[in-house]
Amino acid sequence: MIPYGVIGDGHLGFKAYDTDRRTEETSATFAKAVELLSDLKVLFFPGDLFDDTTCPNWVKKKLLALKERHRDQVWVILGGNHDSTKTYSSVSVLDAFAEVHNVVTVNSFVPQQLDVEGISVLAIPHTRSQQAFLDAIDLLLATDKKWDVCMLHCMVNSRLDLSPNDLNVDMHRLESLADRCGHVWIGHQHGVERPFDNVYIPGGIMEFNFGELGPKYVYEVEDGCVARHQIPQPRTLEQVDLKWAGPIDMMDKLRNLSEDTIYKIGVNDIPAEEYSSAKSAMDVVVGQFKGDVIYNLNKTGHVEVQVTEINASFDLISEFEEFAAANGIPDATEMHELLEDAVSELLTEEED
Ligand SMILES: [Mn+2]
Repeated sequence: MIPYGVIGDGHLGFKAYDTDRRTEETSATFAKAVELLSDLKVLFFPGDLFDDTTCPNWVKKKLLALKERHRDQVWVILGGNHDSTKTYSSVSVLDAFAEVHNVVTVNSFVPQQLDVEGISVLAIPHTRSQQAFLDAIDLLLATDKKWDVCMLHCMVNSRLDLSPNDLNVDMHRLESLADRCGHVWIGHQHGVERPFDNVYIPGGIMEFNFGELGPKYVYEVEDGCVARHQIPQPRTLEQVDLKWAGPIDMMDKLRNLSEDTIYKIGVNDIPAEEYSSAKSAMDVVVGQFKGDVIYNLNKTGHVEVQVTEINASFDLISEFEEFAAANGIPDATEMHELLEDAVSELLTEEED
């Protein structure tokens, strides 16, 4: 069997921090990932090549130019939750890309068995429901077929941690599938994992958010051996947590932010009465920084947050009373009762 490469979730068109900068970086990083595997005849993409079906035209043009530079390379692309027909119920951007020379997409709700340059491939695309997904896998497991490569786009053993558009494969089915396949490649989760010896979650091509920090890789398979190559990153993400000790201290600690880093800054234990001072100081920091930064100003600890909520409800009612008195509203009793009911209902609502 000829060697092949694998690239995980590309999310082309990814948008963040209200600028095009991260979108451009996504396209550039994806191009670097492809360059790392440019000697290979076949590349597999286990889903979410695109972040969104409305991805900008310039992103599509860059992708077409990149594919043209690798026109002899065959790209086999699975539909993911971000770019499949399932998500958009009409034509997805992936369907349009399927018309390009040497591009094969699997985006049809039905598993496809393909022969790609002598590699036998089982591609299980995003289906309409979890049940349809499991039924499709069970149907394949009921045969005695074997495949060199299997691609899925789903969570692995997520238990109850599922979003509405997630699919999930359990460890039992995954193990059975792994027994039948040379290698299994699973897109969707952006962290790098290897649930079984021959089962790989390649991860995203970039740190798309602060829950998925760490090096990113492309994969190369030759004679059954898997090698991975780290994808160079334009910027890395870094989380910074500070304990509030006044505006001067905070500005001092955030003086040397690097423009090659995207920051998530958490400032903790801010007394309520110093919050506006913290906010002003943070506005100065953010205003002077030319890179991208998001931040949280956290007032107090958990117990004190409860106290703040009760204070807020008390303020609301007393403010209403003052308003009614100041504006000479004659009979505010009924409105007062309604407000009290609404506030107590809010307070008894469970947190989520
Ligand atoms: Mn996904």
